[in-house]
This record gives sequence, structure tokens and C-alpha cells, in this order.
Amino acid sequence: MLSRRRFFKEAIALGAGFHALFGRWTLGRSLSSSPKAHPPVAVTSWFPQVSQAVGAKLMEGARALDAIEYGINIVERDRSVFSVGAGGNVNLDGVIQLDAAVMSGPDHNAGSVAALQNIATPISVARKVMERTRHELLVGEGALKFARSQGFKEEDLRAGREKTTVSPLEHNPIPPSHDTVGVIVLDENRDLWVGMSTSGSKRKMPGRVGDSPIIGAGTYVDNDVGGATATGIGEQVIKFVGSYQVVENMRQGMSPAEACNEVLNRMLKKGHTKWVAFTALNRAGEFGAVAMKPTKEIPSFPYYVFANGVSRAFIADVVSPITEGK
Ligand code: SD4
Repeated sequence: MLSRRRFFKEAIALGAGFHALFGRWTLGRSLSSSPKAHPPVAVTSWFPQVSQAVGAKLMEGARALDAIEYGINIVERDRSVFSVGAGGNVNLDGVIQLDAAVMSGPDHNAGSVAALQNIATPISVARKVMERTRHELLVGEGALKFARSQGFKEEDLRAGREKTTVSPLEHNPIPPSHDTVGVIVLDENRDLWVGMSTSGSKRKMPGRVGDSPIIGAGTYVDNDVGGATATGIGEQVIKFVGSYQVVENMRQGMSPAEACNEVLNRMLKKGHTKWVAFTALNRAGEFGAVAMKPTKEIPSFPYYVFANGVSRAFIADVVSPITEGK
């Protein structure tokens, strides 16, 4: 996986190209003015390779959900990616438990899995939950049983890795490890789709479920408005139903970046200051992302936008205070 430093450099380098493509640069611009792209558009958190893969599939004419699944599967199967799928973080018992979700705008349907073990591609299982069951979320043993019934191959995701069980005494504070992959697509019909996959926070307790598979928290889409995804400390995102609120803010007329910024401000006002970030894309093809203030671990939040046949890098805006009464 790319180091954060390399991500940053790459993002900056690509950002210059973005200027040529979209005629605008995200850094330093006002949150109310959004870059806009013609569909199909895909907004991807953290992973340039996913953005490129999703974009390539869209260009081939693939359905949005197929493109999202294909792109996310790439990092899920890549054991050098420490935060998603087969290479994911272990929990306090030394076990990899994965979370994933998909949501489809046209029928407002969704499927999720949480704390799923032994399956490298949880996004694909989440999609099957949406398409083949009358449920929305399956967890743990039940999710694994369902995956087996759908022909998914069970594997020892820890195979070849040193056992790195962490003593429960070392539990908390949850160390920052924020590389969930989230992809929002606006397709040519202006339908919206979203997919998420993560191994969740490092050193999580067994059975811990983050925001990513919780519809409305880590991800949400409303076909009339837009979609959003979150990354960062999931507990904080869940408590504010973050992605739902980002979409609702866009419904009220906020730009994607303003909508993200408003939710981060809610968190800060209530004293919840952990690092989280949101990406958002609306039906018009406007997009944006806003993150909490940079930390040593997370100097920036790069996200990638595929549009007009090219994938470009952006750095999310940093949260800015909203003055009372505004
Ligand atoms: C979680 N939000 O499980 C996820 C972690 C994350 O980027 O975003 N990583 O809390």
C-alpha cells in the first residue's frame, strides 16, 4: 500500500492536473463553490487504484454497482493493504473482522455485513445481502454462513502473517488507522450508488462494528439528492448519523463541502473532536470532502474523482467554523 507521505505527494502532483481538467482547485476555495463533473462520476476515498479501476469499468459501460464492486475487490484482495479486506487490521484477539456496505439509489436498497471473518471480499457479500435476502445487515457467524451459502471461498486471512495478537490490556485508545475505502458513483442516468469496505479500527474489540456498514452513518445515498461516505473514528460518525446528515444538508441546499463541514461542526460543538472526514457527491455532479484538522498521523485526506475519463486527486478541505446564525 502507498504510504501516507507518498499519497500526499501524489495527490498534490495530480492536483495540478485537476486544475486543468476542472478549472478549479479545492484548496483555499470557498466551501460553497463546488467543483462539478459530468456523469459518470466516481468519488473514492484514499485509494487511487480503486478510483482508476472503477473509472475504467464505467468507461467500458459497466453498471455502477459492478464497477464499484470490481474496484473495491482490488484492495480487498491486496494483502499489502492493511486496512481493507484480506490484509486488514486484526482485532484484540488477533482476528480479522471485516465490515462492508452497498447502497443503491434507484430503489433505495442496501446491504451490509459486519464482523465478517474468513472472507476476503466483504463488499461482494454485502451486495448479495442486498440482492438476495430480505435483510439489510448480517453480522459475524450469520454473515459467514450466508457467504458460504453463496459460494464464497473461506480462507485464513492471517495465513503467512505473523500472529500479532494484542493484549486486551492495551485496549484503547483506538489508534488512528483510517483507510476505509468508500466509493460514490453518479451514473449516466444520474442514479447514485455507493460502496464501502474496511477492517475497521486497529485493535478493536472482538465484535466491534464501525460506521462503514451502518447505513446513514458511514454511508448513505438518496437518489433525489446525493451520496456521502465517512472515514475516521466510526464511533463518532455513528453518534451523529454522519452520512445521512451530510445528504440531508445537501437537500437543504448546501454544497457538498458545506454539507460535510456542517456535520463536522456539530461534532466539534458537542466536544467530539476525533479525526473523521466525509466525502459527498450530489445529483448535479458537484463533489467535495472535508476533514477534521490534520494530525501527525493524518496530515491530509486525499480523495480521488473519476470524471471525463480521468481519475484525479484532491485533498479534502479542513473543517472551518460556522458562525452562529449562519
Ligand atoms: C471504522 N470508519 O471502522 C472506520 C475506519 C475508517 O478509514 O474509516 N478507516 O471506524
